[in-house]
Amino acid sequence: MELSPEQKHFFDTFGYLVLPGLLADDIDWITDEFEAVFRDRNVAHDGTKRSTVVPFIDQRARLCTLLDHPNVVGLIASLLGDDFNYVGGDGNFYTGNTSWHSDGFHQVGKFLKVALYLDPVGRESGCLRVIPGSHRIDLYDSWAARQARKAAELWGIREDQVPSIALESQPGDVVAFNHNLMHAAFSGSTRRRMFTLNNCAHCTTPAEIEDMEKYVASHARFWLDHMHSDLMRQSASPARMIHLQQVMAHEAHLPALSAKVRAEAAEPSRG
Ligand SMILES: O=C(O)CCC(=O)C(=O)O
Repeated sequence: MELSPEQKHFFDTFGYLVLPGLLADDIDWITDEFEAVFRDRNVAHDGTKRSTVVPFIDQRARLCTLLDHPNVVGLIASLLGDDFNYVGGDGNFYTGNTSWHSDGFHQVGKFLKVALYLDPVGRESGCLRVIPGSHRIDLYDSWAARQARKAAELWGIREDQVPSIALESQPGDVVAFNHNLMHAAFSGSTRRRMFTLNNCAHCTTPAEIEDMEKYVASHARFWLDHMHSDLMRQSASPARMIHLQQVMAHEAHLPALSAKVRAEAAEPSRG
């Protein structure tokens, strides 16, 4: 699977893409495996707060194979290049709204989130909403849309009234977006199931390496010593290894940072 030039252009211009049915043939086993991750870890989601597991697909052998799946690899490689890096991801039972935010902001390097919502989600039932174009580096300082969390103060409207596109999806659809893009979700259930694969382009400059190392460091909040699980690495084919090795070479700073957070925080971060 390769994206068309028009799809790539759309992604570069607006910061996101929806691929209807990209994993429709696999969604039954994916959903079973999703539930198994939380069951294996004895996470009883009671709906009062978000439950999260990081890294997510790494927890189960079959989920790891998503990083070998031609449709997943084809999507990511189309946007980031064949030698893209896989940098983990989260599995979630969401509860309540997610306020407007971007997943950090990368002035160098290109970061892509691939997300699967495992239940039908619509505009008023917790689908991802995005502000097209808000990923643009040249608009970072100049476009107030990046302040959408302050919608009431800036524009006299609620956050859920901010002009945006609702990426409604069915199980088996795949949503992909640039980490810089402003996104949010409103009015979902207290058991909204979703998981992600985060990826970045292979780093070639010192600035890109530094940016990726900072991203790795931010995972101390999840108490991780490595970005990938042993299972993900030990079961990797040479083809999968291409997506792991640069991250493995740049995560030596993570264990000490995680040890510090572990000593200070009551539990790993939930997001
Ligand atoms: O679905 C949601 O509530 C938001 C997802 C999100 O913010 C993310 O994956 O970064």
